[in-house]
Amino acid sequence: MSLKIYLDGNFVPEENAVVSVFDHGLLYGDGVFEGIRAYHNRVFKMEEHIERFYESAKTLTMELPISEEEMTEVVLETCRRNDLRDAYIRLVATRGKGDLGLDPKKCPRPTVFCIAASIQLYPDELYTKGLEVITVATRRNLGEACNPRVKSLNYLNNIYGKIEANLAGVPEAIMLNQEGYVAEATGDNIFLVKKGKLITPPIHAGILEGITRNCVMDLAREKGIPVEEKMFTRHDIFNAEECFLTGTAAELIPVVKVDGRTIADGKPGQMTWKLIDAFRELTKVDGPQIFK
Ligand code: PXG
Repeated sequence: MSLKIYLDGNFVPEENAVVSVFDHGLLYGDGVFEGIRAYHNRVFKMEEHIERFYESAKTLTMELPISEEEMTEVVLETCRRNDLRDAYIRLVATRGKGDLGLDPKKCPRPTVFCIAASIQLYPDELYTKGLEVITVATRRNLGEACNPRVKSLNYLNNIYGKIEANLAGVPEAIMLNQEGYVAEATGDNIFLVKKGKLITPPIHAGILEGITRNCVMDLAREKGIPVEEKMFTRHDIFNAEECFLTGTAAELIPVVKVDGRTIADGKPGQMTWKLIDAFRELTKVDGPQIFK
């Protein structure tokens, strides 16, 4: 069945959901996006996603044509139109149509669209067995050059990382920052467990401030687990008790091997399972309902 896509104020069948070849989202990767999930008839962490979307747009000086409240309704209505209660939602705002020069001033109006569908990043069995990953030579973007905090349509840095993982035959890559500290995976944040503490790189490591990351830190604190945001290196991953990745698309997924080194006993750890359970419970109650 053809999906119904929200595009600039209308819901159109996917065959008709097209943007111009002069759209600067396509020509220059000039735009912002969010990947959002709905679980059990609720859009998980809706407010956080909408807030980050508008903040990314603000930094790029993109004035979105509708309010945050209206954008929230767009997301909910896109799910309704496709009869989805569990979904992976892609909300996008591009710079819009311009000329063949890169100047955003020449683009009068952003293009906004929203897709509600589904996604599976990794095969099911990897969620129980854990991932093998590598660190890659491509460094994460320098914050002062292309700020990783902005969830922009310019994902080539991450795609380079993914290409290196593909070439090495593993499903995911860990990217280091310019100083050699661990930053994040290509589309996920990273966590370690060491001596009962949960450790994740700080925002100034040059990462996206993941909504799942923040949620997992909150859940851990609620459970009395100490959480630290601090820089760490590959050495710390090799010697961690547990390691996992977080992201809207990936959710929480254990990592059991990095650069050929097995983490602890090579099985997903207790703290990881505990946080996965807590996360699943939260998805049942968090966020606005799609159908009343
Ligand atoms: N870091 C980066 C670079 C991301 O793109 C995350 C962390 C996790 O953030 P959230 O807020 O989702 O917890 C992301 C988001 C994909 C894919 O296909 C992944 C993301 C976005 C779009 C597609 O792997 N990750």
